[in-house]
Amino acid sequence: MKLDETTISRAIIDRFTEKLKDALSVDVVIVGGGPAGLMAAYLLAKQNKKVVLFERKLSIGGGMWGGGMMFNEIVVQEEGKRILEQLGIGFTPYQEGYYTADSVETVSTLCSQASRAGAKIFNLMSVEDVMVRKERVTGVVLNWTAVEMAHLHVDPLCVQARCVVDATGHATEVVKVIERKVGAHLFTETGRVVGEKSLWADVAEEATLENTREVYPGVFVAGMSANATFGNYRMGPIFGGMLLSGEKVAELILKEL
Ligand code: 48F
Repeated sequence: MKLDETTISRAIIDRFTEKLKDALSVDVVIVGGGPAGLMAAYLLAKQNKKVVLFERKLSIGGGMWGGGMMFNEIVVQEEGKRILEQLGIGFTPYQEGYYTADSVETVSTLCSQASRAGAKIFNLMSVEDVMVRKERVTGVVLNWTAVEMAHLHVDPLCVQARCVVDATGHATEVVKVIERKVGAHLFTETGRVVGEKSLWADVAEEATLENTREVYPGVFVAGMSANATFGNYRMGPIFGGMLLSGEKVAELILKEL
């Protein structure tokens, strides 16, 4: 069979358009494809929720690919070990309570499990704003990362969602947009983004779970974004808290939907 280039192009355009149109109204939008966002996407999709994840970069995986300082191994503590087992990620005991895993295997497995469970993952798209109705966030405002990077004056498109997860990591981008546009109405002590503190792994890992919650009607924070929003420490290259935070946000949203 002779291959026809226009058929190849049409196939890509048709299939992508179908996928994007199907993602315009969903149960959950997850912003950010790091470990917390991917874990939440996997668990929500597994429960048959309609989930779409938008990631700004070409690659999914956020800060996990590079392990610690580009040594591509991650550490997971005792509490997070069962998540590695659940996902089928190989790990090696290091010393009591500490396990290591290959960061490339971990990211690629998370990504594959989330996609296979039915979550739709779009890379190269950035969430730049939210939609608000009667003091509740009802969706996100999207543009191509390329448009954002080139500072082109191109209007965005919108996706409606029953719940939105800010899993944007240290940047806390969705919550910061809400704070800027809606004012001091977040469910934090100050009503505003409190801000990330310096590094303290032990405290930060536990705090990540406590801080994984709804921060504005319709919006939940997970992963490092949760600690930055509620004003807690960062933890460096230990990832159990990120995975458990993704699990917790999925459980909270399942109760709400
Ligand atoms: O930073 P990231 O990996 O977040 P996380 O899941 O995990 C944090 C850890 O990697 C590490 C740590 C703990 O061990 O401190 O930093 O909380 O992934 C966040 C992803 O969100 C994307 C960003 O490119 C990254 O891949 N992102 C950020 N803002 C946007 C976005 C946006 N506005 N739209 C789309 N994607």
